[in-house]
Amino acid sequence: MEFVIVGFSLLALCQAAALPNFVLLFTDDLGYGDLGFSGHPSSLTPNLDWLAAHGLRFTDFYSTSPVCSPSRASLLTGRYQTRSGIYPGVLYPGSIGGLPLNETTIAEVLKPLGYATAMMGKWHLGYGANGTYLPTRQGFDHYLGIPYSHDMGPCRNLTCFPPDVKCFGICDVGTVTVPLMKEETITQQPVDFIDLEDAYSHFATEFIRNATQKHQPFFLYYPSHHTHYPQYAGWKSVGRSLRGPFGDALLEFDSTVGNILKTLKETRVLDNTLVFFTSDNGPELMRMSRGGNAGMLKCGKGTTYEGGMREPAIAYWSGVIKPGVTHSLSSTLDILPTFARLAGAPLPKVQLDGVDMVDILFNHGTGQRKAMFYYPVDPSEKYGVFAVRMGKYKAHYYTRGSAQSDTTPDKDCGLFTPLTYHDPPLLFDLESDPSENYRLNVKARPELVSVLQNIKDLKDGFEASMQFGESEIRKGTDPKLAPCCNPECSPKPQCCRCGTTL
Ligand SMILES: [Ca+2]
Repeated sequence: MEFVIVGFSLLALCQAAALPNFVLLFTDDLGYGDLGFSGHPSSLTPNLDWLAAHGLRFTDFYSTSPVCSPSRASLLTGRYQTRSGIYPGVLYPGSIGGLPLNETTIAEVLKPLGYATAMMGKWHLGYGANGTYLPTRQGFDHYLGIPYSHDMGPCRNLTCFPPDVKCFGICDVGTVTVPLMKEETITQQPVDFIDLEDAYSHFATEFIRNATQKHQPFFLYYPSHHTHYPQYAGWKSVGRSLRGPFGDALLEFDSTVGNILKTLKETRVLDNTLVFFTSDNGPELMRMSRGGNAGMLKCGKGTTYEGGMREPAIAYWSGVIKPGVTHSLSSTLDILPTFARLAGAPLPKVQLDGVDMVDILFNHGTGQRKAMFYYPVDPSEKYGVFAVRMGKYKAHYYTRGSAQSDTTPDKDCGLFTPLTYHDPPLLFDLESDPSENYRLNVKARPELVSVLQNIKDLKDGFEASMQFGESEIRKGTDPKLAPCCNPECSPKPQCCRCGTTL
């Protein structure tokens, strides 16, 4: 098999030199149609557009969930969220559970090889008693960020844009204001959104400089909050895009991508660094013009239609990955096995759902992924997966609308569209009809009977392999666990306020 030979020779080349560095960029609620390179007319994303033009752009890349926490669990473990127990829904500031510490993250795969590891941004995989579930307990040497969504705390009087534009909406009330953490210490509560990106950019620069000075390979994970509601941005980005608050927030994230690329260049490691970019789930269409855009895809966040889980993605590695476009089926699940293979790290000894993308990255090959399974926000053994993609075909066994995709003119997307079972499943050809507009007529095309049978066989095999982990989210919440910078204060949660310079 030719691709294996080419792949291995490249790998041998990498290993003969230093171990490769990895930068993983992950946006929040960003849609398939939100970026300049994907055709958005008023988004300003010069650095992501540059990465897309000089890297390998994926057209058929999927997250594993239409919401945050489960998607992030899969990204970092290479396993569907059902195995690690990050379902149903998402974690909250006072959640008792979190990503189990015995799950192996990408950081924990790379660390034993001598990698420096750091994360900045949105964790959303648990906080727990005394920070039990923070990134520093899951293989990250350094952490700067907000440990969950930045709307999970009152935001009515907070400033999201300079000079003093208040955050749009009221966010979640009845809990502590959103903290900023450095490693395991709360340094600001509430966080200062205006200066946050500068702090992140500085953190990334320092981390890369320190690692390269020590000739240490590194892994930097940056899941950004920006494009999630309520959007925010600092002085350098406010008012600069034609798209309003969402556009300015996106531009600020894009600027940090530019700063990271500049630092990689200045430290002379650009040609030894794989930069991978994608997003956690589809756009939150209920936010209307302040939400993202799924482009031509149907519905958005909260649904198992394409708009909920198909994401923009780019792999960039100067001089190693040939620029281009791939239509190969891939997923956030595949990032852990890919990084592990490129670093020569052993895979965790657990059932992985990811496969490495080496053939796709280095040979523009078709890759190893045969199927993608779409779990709803609330996966259960009773219903199993809602939809399956095999090759160009997608079969929906169940469909349901979502509050998060409400206000969309398409009535299938909204809150009041109930759970519906389809027998036979709704079948679509995503190559000729990526918008899932035209259901294939299986009765009129007998050759599709075997397609449906093959999809069912894949689904049955997958579900037989699926062992649901105990739900971490059903362990519930305890307000006492929510992060508080002065834990002895009263009355809570209002008294949990503090502020220091970064
Ligand atoms: Ca999200």
